Amino acid sequence: MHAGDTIVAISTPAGRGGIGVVRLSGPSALAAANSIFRAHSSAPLDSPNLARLGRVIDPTTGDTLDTAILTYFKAPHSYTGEDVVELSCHGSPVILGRVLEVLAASGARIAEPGEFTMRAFLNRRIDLAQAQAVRDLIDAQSRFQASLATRQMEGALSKRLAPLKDLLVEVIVQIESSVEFVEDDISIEAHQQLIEKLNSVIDGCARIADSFSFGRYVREGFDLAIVGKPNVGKSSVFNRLVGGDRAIVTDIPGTTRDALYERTSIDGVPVRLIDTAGIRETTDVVERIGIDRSRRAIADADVVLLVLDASAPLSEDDSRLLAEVSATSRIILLNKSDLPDCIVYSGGDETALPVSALTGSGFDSLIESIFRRLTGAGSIERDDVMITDSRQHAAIKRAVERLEHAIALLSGGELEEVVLLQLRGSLGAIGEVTGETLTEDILGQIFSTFCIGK
Ligand SMILES: Nc1nc2c(ncn2[C@@H]2O[C@H](COP(=O)(O)OP(=O)(O)O)[C@@H](O)[C@H]2O)c(=O)[nH]1
Ligand SMILES: [Mg+2]
Repeated sequence: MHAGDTIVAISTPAGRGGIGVVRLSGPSALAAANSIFRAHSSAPLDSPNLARLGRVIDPTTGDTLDTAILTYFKAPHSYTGEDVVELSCHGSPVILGRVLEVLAASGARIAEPGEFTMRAFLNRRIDLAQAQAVRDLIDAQSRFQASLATRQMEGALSKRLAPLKDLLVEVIVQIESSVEFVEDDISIEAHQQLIEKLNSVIDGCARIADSFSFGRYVREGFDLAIVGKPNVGKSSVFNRLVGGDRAIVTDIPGTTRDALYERTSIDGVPVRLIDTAGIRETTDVVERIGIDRSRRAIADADVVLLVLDASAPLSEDDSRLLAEVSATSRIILLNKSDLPDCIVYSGGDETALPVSALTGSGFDSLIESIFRRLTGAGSIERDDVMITDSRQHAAIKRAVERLEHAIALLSGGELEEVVLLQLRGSLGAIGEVTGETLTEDILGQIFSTFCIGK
C-alpha cells in the first residue's frame, strides 16, 4: 500500500440496492471525480461538504452513465484525512462497475481492503484500536457486538490506556533523569512511590487484559454442548435455546443418533450449540459412534450442559456422566422440573439448575449461569471497556509482564538502565494496541482483514 496516490473503491456491498457509493481518497480525488461528473448547478465544485446532483459520464464518449450525488470532503476534514469524494449512484452493480472503470481510467488506483481506514490511521484521524473497531462494527453479527465496537470506535479503549501510558512515561522520565544527573539519585521514598505508580499501571492494564476472558467469546463465539443420557430432554433444551424445532424430539430413547450443530447467539454473544446423542452403555454399533462423538463434543466445548431428568431418580448412567464432566466447565440442568414428584438431584452442587424445556421456566437463570461460566471468576461489566482481539490481549499482557519484571529489578536494587529497558518495552507493548509502535507488515496484516471500500 502506498499513501500519496488516489484510491477508489465501491464502498457499498456487492449486489443491487437503492444507492451504491463509489469513494475516492487522495490528492487528485476531486480532479478525478470532476473529469467524469457534470453538475446540474453552477456552484463552485471545490466547496466542500455539499451534496451536488449531476450526471456521471464516460469522458471518452461523453455518454451519460448515471445521475448521481457528489459529496466532497476537503482534507484534513474527512474520514481518511485526505481529500475524499463520494459518488452516490444508483445501486446497480453494472453502473457501479462502469463508474469504477472510468475513475480508474482517469488515474485513480483501485483500493485494497481496509485502505481507506489505513489512511485514516496513518494520518492520525483515528488510532489502531479505533480502526480495528471500525472493522468489528462492520463485521458485527449481534447488537451487543455492534455496541461494543461502537464504543471502541469512539476511543473507549484508547481513553482507558492513555492515563496508564502517561503514568508510565512519568516514571520513565523520573528514572531517566536520575541516570543523567547523579545528584538526582532516587531517595527511598521516591523509590517506593515509583513502585506504587507502576503497580497502579499494572492494575489498570491487568483489568483490561482480564476482559479478554469474556471478550474473546464476544467476537469469536463459544461452543455449548448439551449432553446427558437418552430421553432426559437434551434435544428439547437445544430447541428452546435455538428458538425453533431444529432437533427431533420424541419419547423414544436414542432418537438423536449424531451430533447436531446450530449457530445462534445468546444475549448478543455468538454461540455454536451442539445437541448430542444420549450417552449410555450400549452394544449398538451406530449408537456407539454417536456416543463417541458426544464425548468429543464434551472435550471441545467451552461450556457443557449436563441434562438430568428431575422426574426420575439418578441412574448409573447419570452418575457416570456427572463424574465424566466434573473437570469441565459444566452446568447441571434438572430438566422436566414441571413434572410432579420430581426427584431433586442432591449432589450438593451449586450449579444444578431446575429448568423445564417444556415450559421454558429456569432458562433466564440458565443464561445467567452460562455467562458466569464464560467470564470465569472475575466479574465483567458488559458495558465496560472490553478487548475482543487476541493481538491486543497479548500486547497488554506483555506490558504487564514487563512492568512486573521492572518492579522486581527495582526492588532488587538493579541498575536504573536495566529497569528502564523493561519499562520502555512495556510502553512499546501498550503502544502496539493504539498502533504507535507497530511495524508496517503487521499493520498491513491487520488492515488486510478489512473489507474493500472501507
Ligand atoms: N414434562 C416434560 N417433558 C419433557 C421436557 N423436556 C423434554 N421432555 C420430553 O422428554 C422426551 C425426550 O425429549 P428429548 O428432547 O427428545 O430428549 P433427548 O433424548 O435427551 O434428546 C420427549 O417426550 C419430550 O417431550 C420437560 O421439560 N418437561
Ligand atoms: Mg435428542
